[in-house]
Amino acid sequence: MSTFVDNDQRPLGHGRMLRKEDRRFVRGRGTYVDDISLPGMLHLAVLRSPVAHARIVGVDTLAAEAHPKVKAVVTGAMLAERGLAWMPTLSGDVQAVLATDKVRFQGQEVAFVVAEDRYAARDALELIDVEYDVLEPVVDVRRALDDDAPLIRDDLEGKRDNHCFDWETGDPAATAAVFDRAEVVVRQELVFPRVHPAPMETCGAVADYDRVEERLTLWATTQAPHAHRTLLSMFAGLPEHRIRVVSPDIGGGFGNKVPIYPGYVHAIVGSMLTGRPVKWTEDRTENLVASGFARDYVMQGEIAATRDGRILGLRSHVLADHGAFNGTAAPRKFPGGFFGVFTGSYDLEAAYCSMTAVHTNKAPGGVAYACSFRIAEAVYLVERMVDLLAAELGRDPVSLRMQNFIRPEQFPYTSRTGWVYDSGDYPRAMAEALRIAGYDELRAEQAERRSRGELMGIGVSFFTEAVGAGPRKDMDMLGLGMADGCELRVHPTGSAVIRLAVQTQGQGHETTFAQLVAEELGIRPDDVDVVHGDTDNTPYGLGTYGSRSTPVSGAAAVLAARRVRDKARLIAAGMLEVAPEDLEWTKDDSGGRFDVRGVPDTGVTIQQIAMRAHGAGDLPAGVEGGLDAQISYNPDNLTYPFGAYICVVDVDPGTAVVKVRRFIAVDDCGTRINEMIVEGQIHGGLADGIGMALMEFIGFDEHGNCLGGSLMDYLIPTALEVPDWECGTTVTPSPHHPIGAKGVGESATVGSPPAVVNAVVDALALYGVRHADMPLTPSRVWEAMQGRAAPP
Ligand code: MCN
Ligand code: CUM
Repeated sequence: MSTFVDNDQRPLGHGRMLRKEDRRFVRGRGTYVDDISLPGMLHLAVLRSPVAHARIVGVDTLAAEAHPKVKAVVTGAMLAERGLAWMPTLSGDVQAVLATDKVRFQGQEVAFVVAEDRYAARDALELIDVEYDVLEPVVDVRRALDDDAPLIRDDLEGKRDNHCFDWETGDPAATAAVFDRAEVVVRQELVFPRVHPAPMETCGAVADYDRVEERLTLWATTQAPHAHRTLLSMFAGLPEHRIRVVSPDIGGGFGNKVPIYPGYVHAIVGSMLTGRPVKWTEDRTENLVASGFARDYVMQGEIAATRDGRILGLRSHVLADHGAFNGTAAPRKFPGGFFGVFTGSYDLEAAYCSMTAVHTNKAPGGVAYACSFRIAEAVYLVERMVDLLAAELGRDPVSLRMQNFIRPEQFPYTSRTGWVYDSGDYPRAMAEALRIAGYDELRAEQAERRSRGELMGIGVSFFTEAVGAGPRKDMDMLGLGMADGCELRVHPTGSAVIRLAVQTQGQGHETTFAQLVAEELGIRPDDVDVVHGDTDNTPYGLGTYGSRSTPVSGAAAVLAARRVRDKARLIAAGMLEVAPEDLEWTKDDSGGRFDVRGVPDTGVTIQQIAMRAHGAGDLPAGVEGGLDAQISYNPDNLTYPFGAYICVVDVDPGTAVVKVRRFIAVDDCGTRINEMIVEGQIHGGLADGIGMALMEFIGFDEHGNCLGGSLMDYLIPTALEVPDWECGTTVTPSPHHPIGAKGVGESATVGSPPAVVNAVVDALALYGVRHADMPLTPSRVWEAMQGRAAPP
């Protein structure tokens, strides 16, 4: 269907190309978990706690069991008898599959019903009678460690308080020393509120347990099918080779689909109990109230500098709200995720961060919503602190950043907290953003508008991310090393199939991974099929999050294709009766081929080689038949994409409504496989950033009721709230990635919130406003304009 392929540029590999997967999506032919329907399938509904903290006195299920369409009603007590009431989380905590002793957040799973249809299952929930002895909840993270705070995790032996973990990074003594001699120190508390990834498709699963073969097939909305298979095997005691996890089309993940949710386990238990397939699908409120949240950091920021603007040090203490169970997905060595890159894009002398994580009566989760493992929080901290310093010094925020950037010749650069930034050219990206924005003219316009009392703001942010976890020696989840497998097979006629450990949720892997192989082998991307999201049919790997697919699996795909090409060279040498080193690989619009060096157009095409590899006739000595390759790629380092963002806002002085007038985004993710997909990733992330900065908020009242439980309450930006993005590009390849690509999937979400907040604060400078916390809703902006503190 070449009509869908915009083949104007480099049709054989990298370059702008429409997405192959959209052929089915635009025709409504995608297959999402909720589209799976199996013969005899039953439906599962979950009874959730209406209160945030309570002891369970009793659960009466008799009336529900008597419902004519109900096949099973399961409580925590029943699971406890089988040792299944608690499951491990990705960060080594445990989480209740169904509550036994207490409920610890509103929306927690208390019981489930399996019935003949979804309506009956829902109806039967209302027939279950749960008696709760309501306890005082811990809602305010700042109160969680008070002596008189109620204890949430009394399930954990010896637990006396709501402390979850401590973590620190950097050099406290060296940092104290630079703060002592600094001429200027600026301090500010910054809150990155709890938000939610809110994917269009909620979470769900279909479990099919075959009692005869003792095999489980689980279709699930998972970003990490292999990791989930291993954990399910370890937890449920099923042999791993009898578990197949399938992640079909996924309608957005954004980190929300990394954890293993109790609902997946409910579906499995339901299928084992009934002997029939069981489907579980969350509704919108269940997704918003009970599945993985994001952020929820209260950060004390301190920045030290000389009076002429040289940044000397950065210090931070973070109070991290991890909710009732620590369900964060982050490599084991990094309980605070990659917050350690909080020194950002600046060459400073010392830095130190300490973190205290606590439990509260809120839903578990933690690392989600395009955050690059907490780099969203880190970038927000440093980019707000640099702007606060600029305001204190009376400096332009751009020139202060330019003065302190890590310089291009300093790469590879080891940060003060030990991260090795692979490559970068920050001044170039910033200069490009200034050029697109017309920065000087914008400042002139702002001065002119200010003289008329108009509130125009210009916000700048510059981010550096660390994406692409491993390497496996430093990074693992529950002992599973973060490397990715990849398997490439070239068929006799020269088309190919590549099998990946990562899984797309909308990022376009079916296109970009085909392009990677096509570029290396000189075949058309349409001739490469991408298979993923099925543990029976793909090699092992840890899945898609932390923008790791391109840095890790993308590298694996390229290296597998190069292995195939190396083998093709040997076979071509046999076909042409020359030595392999006398062959030259060439690629043009008609495809890839090996020619005898210096004798163009005499050689054999990749298709001819593929046929010989599988066909009759002798192959050179020592060369096996077939044209396949398999690899497990362990990256040398993370990749460090970066970017310069400029946001222009107008604030209505009468209503305090913020309007984003312009947004300029210059992103550098190294070599781009597909410009169009990269732009799409950036556009989506920028909208996320505007959402978080201006409207998205999962709040709680004093009883622990979640106030963000529907899309009427949890506002996400629409086309009306976002401007036409003005994107620019610089390309600084990663030195250790085989094509120089860096990840990009979270860049804009990470980089844009501080640009928006910096713009709003800049607009409010006339009112003497120094800082206001997200989300900058009209009421918060109005409060700030009144010179009063924002409401909690
Ligand atoms: N790409 C490219 N050139 C590069 C880098 C990336 O062409 N130099 C392409 C990739 O090949 C891929 C896409 O851009 O098709 C994103 O690649 P990458 O940065 O490797 O990120 P992942 O594929 O690992 O995606 C994960 C990332 C994360 S962690 C979140 S959260 C998020 C994001 O992607 N969730 C998304 N973007 C999303 N986009 C959609 N539509 N849906 C989600 O759930
Ligand atoms: Cu932090 S959300 Mo993404 O890494 O799946």
